[in-house]
Amino acid sequence: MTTTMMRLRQHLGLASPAIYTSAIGRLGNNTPHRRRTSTAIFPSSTQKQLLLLVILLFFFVLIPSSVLLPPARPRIMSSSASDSASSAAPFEKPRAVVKKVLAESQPEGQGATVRRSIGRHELRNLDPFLMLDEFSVSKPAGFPDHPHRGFETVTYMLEGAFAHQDFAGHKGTIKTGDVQWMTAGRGIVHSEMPAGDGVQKGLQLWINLSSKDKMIEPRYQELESKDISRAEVDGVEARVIAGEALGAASPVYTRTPTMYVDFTMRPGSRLHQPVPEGWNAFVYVVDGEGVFGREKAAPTAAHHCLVLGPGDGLSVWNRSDRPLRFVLVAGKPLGEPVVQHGPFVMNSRAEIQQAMEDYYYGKNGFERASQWSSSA
Ligand code: FJE
Ligand code: FE
Repeated sequence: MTTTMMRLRQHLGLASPAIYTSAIGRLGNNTPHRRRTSTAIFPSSTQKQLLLLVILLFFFVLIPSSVLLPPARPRIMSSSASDSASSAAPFEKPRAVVKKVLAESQPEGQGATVRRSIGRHELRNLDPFLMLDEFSVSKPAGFPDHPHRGFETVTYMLEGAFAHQDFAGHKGTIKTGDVQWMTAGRGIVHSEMPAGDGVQKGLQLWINLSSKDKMIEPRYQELESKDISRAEVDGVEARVIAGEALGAASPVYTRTPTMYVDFTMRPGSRLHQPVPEGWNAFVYVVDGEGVFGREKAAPTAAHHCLVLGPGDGLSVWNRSDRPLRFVLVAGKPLGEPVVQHGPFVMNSRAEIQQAMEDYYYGKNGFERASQWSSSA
């Protein structure tokens, strides 16, 4: 058997190694796109009536709401010291927790353990998010050579270091507080292995790409811990990985619009954080415990994922005597069919078939896959 063939078999779960036992084929979120056409031609009398209607509409609907009425209650668009000091949530529609899932440990990769929240059975679809793993890995375990196509992986180190290398010669080490935002696009084959001694911890989030972006050139955006935008307001620290919070903004370009903020709240502090309306959002508690969404809600402890309902912002209270650390992630849903087979995430079964073939034969972005194997 050729090495390529062996690799394909391994990666697709056809061989014994545990790394691709999680290959899942799934269909969901089938939202067909609608098109509108307007080709009507009006006779002249109808045209006049229509013009009159437009004028009336302008006077009675558009003008009163923008000019004649008093200005609407100002909306607070970003948290500031005064927002967080006020006790009432500054949101018109505060987001509530609609689902709470404990990320239980499971084996993944080669001898590694992950706590999976998004992507597990109870939490399969949170468009555009495909997977969230909290990993805790020591040598010699890790995630040896494997491919990706059709989505982005965001690796955020919480403690320790991870070495990565890919089939195009890109390599490096992500250390505590660093972020690697990898847009796999049409294809990346890489290895991700612990670099230090002891347990190396982090979060890996998979973000789906829209059909028009699935086959783009791969790209990396890497931020060292010291270069991550930070802000601190009233006992709340934000490290902004994507989007903005507490007046700090990230330079990361998110092809699928995404917000990703790591918050640490001192005991007794509270936070009112705007979250774009219409986006799907969740919280993952890393450390400590906090009250999310409603002041009277029961506190949530570490390793829980909280799915947030609709609304324009999230309020959080730390009423414990320890720091609370959590990430708040939100993304604009793609509303497209999702077909996943392990490390390939496309829109149809045919595209998955194509991805497997491309990987197998080293085509359409996987050209370097057959000659390459990591030194890890
Ligand atoms: C993968 C199995 C895997 N979670 N968290 C199947 F293990 C992986 C994979 C990872 C991974 C890597 C890191 Cl650094 C952190 C992870 C799964 O590499 F991609 C598939 N398809
Ligand atoms: Fe990977």
